[in-house]
Amino acid sequence: MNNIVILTGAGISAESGLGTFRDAGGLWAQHRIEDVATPEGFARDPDLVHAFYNARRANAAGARPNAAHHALARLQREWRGSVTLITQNVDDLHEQGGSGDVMHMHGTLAGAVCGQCQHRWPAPQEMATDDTCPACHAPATRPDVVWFGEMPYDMDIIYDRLAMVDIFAAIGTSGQVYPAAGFVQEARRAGAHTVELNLESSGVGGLFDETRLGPASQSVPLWVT
Ligand code: BJW
Repeated sequence: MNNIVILTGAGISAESGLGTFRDAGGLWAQHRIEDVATPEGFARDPDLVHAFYNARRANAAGARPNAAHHALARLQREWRGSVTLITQNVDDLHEQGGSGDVMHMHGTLAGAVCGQCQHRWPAPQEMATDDTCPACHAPATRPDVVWFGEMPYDMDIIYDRLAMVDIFAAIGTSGQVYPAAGFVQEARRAGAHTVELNLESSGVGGLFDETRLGPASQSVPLWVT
């Protein structure tokens, strides 16, 4: 029982004041996914997409980690085996909470990438459609996040870790977006004990050995101790 893999989603940051996507009043109730979270939406209306991410970046800048982020950082420090922390979140609350080696499989608000030459650099607080790439000078700057139809980051490493996992935990994620929603099945295949921590059982909740319901700021510290 040495290798732990943890997958986090928007629910872990909810109590830090960052909205989730699919809860009532969440981001997808206010914006059409096709418009702001697909490459086609960005090609159609880059101003709209930049405005969406500029607002998210401003919101995230004021957010602070909660007890769940801190508890996972403590687990990483104190566990004698390996703890792989994979987040679907684009905020930096795990890092602020003291976690190292966080895999941001859906990218990060802190990054910009050139749609032309794939050069990456730290994002300014506000991005605009006519911003140019510092490497190739194309006006093709976009947020370094993973939209629908794009390949998430670090998938080779993630599947390697899931093949060796002993304990898999999914925290605050609705289990509606793949490939992350399929990680529990990979973990089961590896013979891991699987646990879901969420306000309510998720779309793939039936696949977990154990379910712990409640706000992450309470359930995660309890699970970690
Ligand atoms: C609390 C709480 C509290 C609240 N405490 N809990 C058919 C089958 C399979 C796949 C597909 C399919 N058709 C299309 C696909 C592929 C597609 C997909 O999954 N579509 C689905 C809609 C079906 N996926 C993709 O395109 C992905 N790429 C891909 O598949 O590439 C090919 C590939 C092949 C093989 C291997 C690998 C790859 C890319 C997906 C990109 C998702 N991008 C976004 C935007 C990122 C940038 C940004 O932030 O703007 O990622 S969409 C959005 O959803 C964001 C999130 O990371 C992601 C998941 O959301 P999350 O975190 O689960 O949030 P919510 O809001 O859904 O849930 C919150 C949860 O918290 C709830 O459960 C609450 O109960 C809970 N909660 N408060 C504890 N206090």
